[in-house]
Amino acid sequence: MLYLFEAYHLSSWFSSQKKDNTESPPLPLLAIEKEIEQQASCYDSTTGLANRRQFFVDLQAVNSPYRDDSIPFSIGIIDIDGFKRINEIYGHDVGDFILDKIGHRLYLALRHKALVYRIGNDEFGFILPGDKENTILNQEIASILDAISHPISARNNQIVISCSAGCARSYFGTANSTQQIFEHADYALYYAKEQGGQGQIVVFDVNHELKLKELALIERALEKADFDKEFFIQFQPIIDSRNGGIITFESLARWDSPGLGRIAPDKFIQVAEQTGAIIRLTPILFKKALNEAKKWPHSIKLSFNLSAHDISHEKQINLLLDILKQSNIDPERIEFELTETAVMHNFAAAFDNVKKLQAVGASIALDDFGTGYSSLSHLQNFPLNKIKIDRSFVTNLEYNNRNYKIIKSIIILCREIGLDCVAEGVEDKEKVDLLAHLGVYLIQGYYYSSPLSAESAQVYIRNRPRV
Ligand code: G
Ligand code: G
Ligand code: MN
Repeated sequence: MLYLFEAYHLSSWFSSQKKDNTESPPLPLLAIEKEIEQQASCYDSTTGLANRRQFFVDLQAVNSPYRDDSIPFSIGIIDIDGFKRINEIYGHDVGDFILDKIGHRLYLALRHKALVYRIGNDEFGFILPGDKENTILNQEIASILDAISHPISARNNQIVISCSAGCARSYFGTANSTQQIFEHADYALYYAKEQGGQGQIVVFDVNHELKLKELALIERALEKADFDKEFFIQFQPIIDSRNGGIITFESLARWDSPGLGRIAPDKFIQVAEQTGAIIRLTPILFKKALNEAKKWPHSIKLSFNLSAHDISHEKQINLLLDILKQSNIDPERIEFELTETAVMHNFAAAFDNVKKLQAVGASIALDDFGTGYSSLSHLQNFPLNKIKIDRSFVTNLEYNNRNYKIIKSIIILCREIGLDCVAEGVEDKEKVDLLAHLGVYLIQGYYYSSPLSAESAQVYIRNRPRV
C-alpha cells in the first residue's frame, strides 16, 4: 500500500510541462484535512491505487479537446477471471488480499509506462501514452497479463489467477469523447469475456466498431419495440431416434423489427441483457411459448432458454413461476435451458434459482455444453437434469475422431451422475446412427427438422409417430 503515497502527477508525467522548482509553503491545518479528504476521494482503500473517479478525471485531462498538445493514448481494462467464485470459495478477505496483490503487481509492471487504477470490483484500468498499433498493444498487454497472472498464496492455498483485458486507442475510428473511448475498451473486454476462455486479450478494432454500431441500432429498435406484436416463437423438435417420437420442442425467439427486419436472437438477447429489456422480454416470450405448448399432447415437453440475467434474479424467476402456474401446464413438462456462461454470471444466485424451478417439477438443461470454460468441474456442483452437447462437437463428428472421443466421455460422465443427454445440430442420418452407437438417442437438428412456426409445429406433431 506504500505506493499510494508515491502519487504520480498526471500533468507533469504526461506532457512535458515546465518543472516548478519552488517548494510549496507549509499548509494550514484545515488545508491538510482537505488534502487528506481529497486523497481518500481519489484512491481506493483496498489496493491503494487511484480509483474509478480519478480514472475518469485523468482520462478527461489527457483527452481534453482544448489541449493543443493532446497526446494519443490507449486505455486498458483488466478483469480477473472468475473473481466472484474466488470470493465465494475463499471469502471476502482473501478476495481483498488478491485484489491488493494484483493491483500491486500491475502497478509494478506499469509504473514507468502507464497510470494504473482500480475502476471496479475486480476491474483495473490503465492509461498508456503513445499511439501504438493494435498488434503491439496486444503484445504489451500480454506481457502485463503474464506479469500479474501467476498463482497467489493465501491461507495455505495456491490460488490460480488469470485475467482478461480489453483495450482501446484514442483517435481510433469515430472515438473522440472520453466516454466513447472507454466504451470501446469496455466492449473489447466484454468481447474477450464472451469468447469464454480465460486470459483473453481484445484490442478494439474496425470489426468491433461495425458490431457496436449494429448493436446500437438494435438497442434503439428494441427501446421502441412492441414486444407482444414484434416477437414470436419458433419451435424445434427434439426426437428420440429409437422410435421417432417427439420428446420436446425448444422455444426459439424471433424478432421481426419494423425498422431492421429479422434480427437473430443471439444479437437481440445480448442487447436486451445489456439494457435490462430482458426483464420485460423473457416473460412475454415464455407466455407465448406456453400458449402453444398448451395445444400439444401432454407427452411433449417445452424447453425454454433463460438468459444470465433471468437466472440471476429471483424476482424474474418468481414471475416466470407465476406465469407457469397461470398457464395450468404441468411444470414437469417444462425444461429450462441455461448456458454455462449464464450459470457463471452469478453462480450462487443461479444455484438458488435453479433449485426453485426444480422444486415445482421443472427440469434444467445445460445448453451449448462444451463451449463454456467451466465445463466438467461445475457439473458436479450444479443441480442439472440434462446436458445438450454443443453442435460444434456434432458437426465434425466421425467414427473414432477427437469429437467422437469427447462425446463418448461426456456420455460416460452423464451416466455416472444420472443426466440425460441431447445432441444438437444433427444434420444427417450418419450422425444419428453414430450418436446412437455412442448411446445418445435424444436428437435435435436439421435432420429431423429446422425450427418451425407454431402452426407448422402442430402439423409436425400430427405427422410423427405417437409414443
Ligand atoms: O435459432 P437460433 O438462432 O435461434 O438461436 C440462437 C440462440 O439464441 C440460441 O443459443 C438460443 O439459446 C438463444 N435463444 C433463442 N430464443 C431465446 C429466448 O427466448 N431466450 C433466450 N435467453 N435465448 C434464446
Ligand atoms: O439454444 P441453442 O444454441 O441450442 O439454439 C439452437 C440454434 O441452433 C438455433 O440457432 C438453431 O436454428 C440452430 N440449429 C438447430 N439445428 C441445427 C442444425 O442441425 N445445424 C445447424 N447448423 N444449426 C442448427
Ligand atoms: Mn437452447
